[in-house]
Amino acid sequence: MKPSRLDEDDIRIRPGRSKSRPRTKDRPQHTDAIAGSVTTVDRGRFTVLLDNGTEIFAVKARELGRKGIVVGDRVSVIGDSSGDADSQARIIRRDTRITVLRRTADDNDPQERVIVANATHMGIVVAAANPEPRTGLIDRALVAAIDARIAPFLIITKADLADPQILARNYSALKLPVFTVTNGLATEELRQHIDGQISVFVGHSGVGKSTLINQLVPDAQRVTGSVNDLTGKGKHTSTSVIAFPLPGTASNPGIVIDTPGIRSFGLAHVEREVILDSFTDLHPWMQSCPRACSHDEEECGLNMVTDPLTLQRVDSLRALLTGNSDAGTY
Ligand SMILES: Nc1nc2c(ncn2[C@@H]2O[C@H](COP(=O)(O)OP(=O)(O)OP(=O)(O)O)[C@@H](O)[C@H]2O)c(=O)[nH]1
Ligand SMILES: [Mg+2]
Ligand SMILES: [Zn+2]
Repeated sequence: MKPSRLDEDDIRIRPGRSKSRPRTKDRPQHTDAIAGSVTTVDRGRFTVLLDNGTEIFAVKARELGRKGIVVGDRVSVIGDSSGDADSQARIIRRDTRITVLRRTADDNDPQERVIVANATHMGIVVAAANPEPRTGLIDRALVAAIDARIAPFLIITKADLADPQILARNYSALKLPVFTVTNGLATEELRQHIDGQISVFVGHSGVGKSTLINQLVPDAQRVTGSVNDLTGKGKHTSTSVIAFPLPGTASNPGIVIDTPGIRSFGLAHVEREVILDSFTDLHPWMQSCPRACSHDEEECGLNMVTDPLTLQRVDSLRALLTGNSDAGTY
């Protein structure tokens, strides 16, 4: 696997005019700046949870230029950091990102969107029923997580409505941690898994991401929405990404991030090698592939797969490799 890429704007190539001084020297040093994590982004306005526990509003300082700021970014702010309602601080620095979770609208769209920065874990949330589970999106989220070097795990909600094991079995070969949610209740195992980590929850609308966040963070007060009885789909209740510190007395209890339900998970930015790496469960079959197999030809080892669960994974992989899929559109 290739080392994870830096952000486009982390690398700035300057024209080689030997006499010009490095620009950084002209910048104020801001020794009084305070560090924190970005928890919401709304049209140029940011909420930053300072490391001292105060939540403040901030805008970008001009010196940041076009550097993007997303939820999860570690930043430094100056100015009014009192947290008063009408105060406004300025973000003067964005730290190098540890991880960057991206997606594209579809598999041919070159425009990448950064969903969150610095997540260590990704909870792929899927309902056992209502809405019916769709493995395409899970497979795609797994690829995105592996590409971003974020540790994925599966959360199967609505275990009170259908047997979660059917879906869990699909992924047993990947040895993914799997947690089930019954009647919207988080288990102790899930709490322990995300303790001290920065976890982002992704999944289709209506699977219960916000319901679960309300469980994990009692004062989160996320609005939840019912699933449409006719279409069996969620109503896209949550519309923005938002991070919450987990409750707890530890100095670093961790962060959990709620995201809006996604319709598709485009992976135009992911290299073919990473896609293949993500399907470790299919590697035994690929051993008998001819050299430089496209995995879409008569001699392909994947053609020997017969059981329906593994066949779903093969279909998923082939859709991703040919780029002709619907990006897991729901
Ligand atoms: N039966 C059952 N219903 C659940 C469970 N978890 C969530 N729900 C219900 O599912 C519906 C959707 O929940 P939300 O938390 O709004 O789903 P979401 O994933 O945040 O949806 P978006 O914000 O639209 O992406 C609500 O009516 C919840 O009460 C569960 O474990 N069992
Ligand atoms: Mg929601
Ligand atoms: Zn092959």
